[in-house]
Amino acid sequence: MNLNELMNTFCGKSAGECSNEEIYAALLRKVNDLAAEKSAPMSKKKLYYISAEFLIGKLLSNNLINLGIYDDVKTQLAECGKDIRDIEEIENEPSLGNGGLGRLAACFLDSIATLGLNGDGIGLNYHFGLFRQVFKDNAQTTIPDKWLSENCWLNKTDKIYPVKFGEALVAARLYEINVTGYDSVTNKLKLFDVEGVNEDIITSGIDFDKTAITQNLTLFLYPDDSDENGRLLRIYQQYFMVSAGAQLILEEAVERGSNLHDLYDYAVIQINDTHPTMVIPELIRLLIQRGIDIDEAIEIVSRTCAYTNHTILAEALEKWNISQLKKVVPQLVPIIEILDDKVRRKYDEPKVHIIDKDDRVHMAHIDIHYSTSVNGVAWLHTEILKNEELNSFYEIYPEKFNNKTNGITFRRWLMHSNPELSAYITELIGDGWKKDADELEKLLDFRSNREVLEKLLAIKNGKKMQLKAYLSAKQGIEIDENSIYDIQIKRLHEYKRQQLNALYVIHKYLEIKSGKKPTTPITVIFGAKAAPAYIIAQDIIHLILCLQELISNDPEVKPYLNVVMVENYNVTLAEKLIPACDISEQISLASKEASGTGNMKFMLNGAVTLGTEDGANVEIHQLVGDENIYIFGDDSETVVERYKEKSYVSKDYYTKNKAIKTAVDFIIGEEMLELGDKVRLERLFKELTGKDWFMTFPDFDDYVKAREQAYSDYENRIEWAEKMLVNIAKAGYFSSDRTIAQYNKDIWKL
Ligand code: 26Q
Repeated sequence: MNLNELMNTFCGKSAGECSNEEIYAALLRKVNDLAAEKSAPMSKKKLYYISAEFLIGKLLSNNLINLGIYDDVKTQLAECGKDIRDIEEIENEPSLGNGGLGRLAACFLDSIATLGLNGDGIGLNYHFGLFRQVFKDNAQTTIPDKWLSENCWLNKTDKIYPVKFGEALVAARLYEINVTGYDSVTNKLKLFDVEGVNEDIITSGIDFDKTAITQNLTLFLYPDDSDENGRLLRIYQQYFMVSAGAQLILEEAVERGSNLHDLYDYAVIQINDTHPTMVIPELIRLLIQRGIDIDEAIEIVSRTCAYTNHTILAEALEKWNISQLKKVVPQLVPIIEILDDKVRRKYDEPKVHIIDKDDRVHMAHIDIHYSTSVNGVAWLHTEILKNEELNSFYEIYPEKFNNKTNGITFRRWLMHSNPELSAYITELIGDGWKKDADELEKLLDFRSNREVLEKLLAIKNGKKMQLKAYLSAKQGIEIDENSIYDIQIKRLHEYKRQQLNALYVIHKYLEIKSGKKPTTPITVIFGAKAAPAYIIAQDIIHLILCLQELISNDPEVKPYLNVVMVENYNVTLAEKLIPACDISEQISLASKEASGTGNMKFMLNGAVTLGTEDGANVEIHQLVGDENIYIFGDDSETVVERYKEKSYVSKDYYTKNKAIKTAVDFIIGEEMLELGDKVRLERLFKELTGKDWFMTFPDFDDYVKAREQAYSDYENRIEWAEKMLVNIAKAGYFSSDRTIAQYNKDIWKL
């Protein structure tokens, strides 16, 4: 591609004379066309990955990489005095997801296209993605985050499908985003939007009239579900997505030659958590409408669908009241009742029924009974599903249960976010790893090579300097590049235990105050958004921000310990933070984190994990060995037992363990109350001492010990660099190309 020619065509001037905005806009058009030319592969059977979230992140550079023209474009830009990173800045990030589940869907689309599989994503075109987080008075505030603009990757189509609700009929228009694989084909992300969305109904912040269904359906990603109208809106959104999606799937299957009786030979639908579950009764309804009898329709749909579970937290498993469904989607209720009836005729066990005694519909139960496959997202998670959470189902359908350990796309999370490390890896082992990630193991040949280890440290240092410059310029945050970067970035949730990390910070702060200074200064970085209705999560953010203020104003401590919470953590920030990280905090309460995918991104970029035996940490631990990871805390069996016995009393730990008491008391001590909000800090204190549902206290001592060990090991940089190298070399297993190949082999069979 010739950049000057391109800019001449678009703007009538040379690239050097164009603004960054003009260059971005022209590149977008050009890349969109180039991607579209790589038409989707033809195959009889097609995959539909249906998900309420696709956290795709910015697309320009990734598309350039996947089309194989990134370096060329970068060089041509440099020749006319432009930095590709400045062009990237122009693009709005589409934050069409909350966290892991949405980002996983985006990585999967990349790998599906890269492996040349015929598979599209189906989702919703939210006008506003996840809220933008702004800190004010040491607390999170939220404002709408509009990503749509004239220059975005969304292509409007002529396709419109009717979607009928109890009280309204709306039109679902199909939009498409090209998903181009690495040196491969282009698939589509198909996003439905309601004709008639009205952005003017936003009142203040992210508040809007939740009852104005025809105007708000695709306005926001998952509105707050803390009130009844919010919950109803969620059902409206879900049905809107699956009804339009189901119509599209049937239409395309018929185009490919299906007579619908053989739908499962033409389509496979991967249901991403329970959010799209209504696709099952909706497809059954549509098949009946097309003349197929109900028993056959149920059989056809069951053979077409597969379900992925992403959580064992009971509160996240969706249950809708029959009365809610009757209001929103009355046409599905008789079908759901028949599905439940069939289950009841076969099984007495109430745990496996679809409609419970309180008339609530358990969405996951529909998925498990009426699909071919149920998978967890990491080995431990799947074991817990089989043996604990979904055991009654496992006993009925052992053959349906399978594990698919999550993965990440190395195109975004290494090649794009860390071109320096990518280039060095290629210099050492060639570029076969870009298509076969297992080849990264060849790096192990260099584990005792001092020159290589020093180069790895130098690259890390470069990324740390880049992060420092970025945070300083964008957020006014100053960090010391010679400190240890210890990072925890993920959704704010008690089970992920940012509060445990914060307690360590307090502990360290007090230690420094008492004269015990760390050899190397420490920078603790947090990034997290909290659901607006999740009060304790807001309180934890408040605690961290107060600690940040306290420490940054304490000249005694500041040179040794720095705490920063980056604002508006999102994919773009993750791409800057992860390559710069030394220590990756993966400290969830064992058994609670289904997998984690950030853990994999950090490892791939040469950070060493400090974590519990939870989610995919278990597999990371197995791969890198005890020497190259810091594992602490109780294991999942102990935790599960403790919940069963109801034997945990946080107050006991608080009163008996002096270090815990000192740190926890500090939350409501003089220094903090001077800075912070008394109500918030006291509520958090009470939560920890009175309940501590996610058991931070039992793991506290072990956590401190493991963290100190990591910091002390960091002092020997060459040995540390070997740990980095082993982590990078063993990360190949976590390529989403591997995950997708397994989904295809075991479930999709494309
Ligand atoms: C449910 C009901 C009402 C409102 C919202 C929701 C809701 C929304 C989002 C429930 C769950 C989610 C997102 C879950 C999620 O991101 N799970 C993560 O999935 C990752 C990919 O598999 C895993 O790596 C993480 O461990 C898991 O937490």
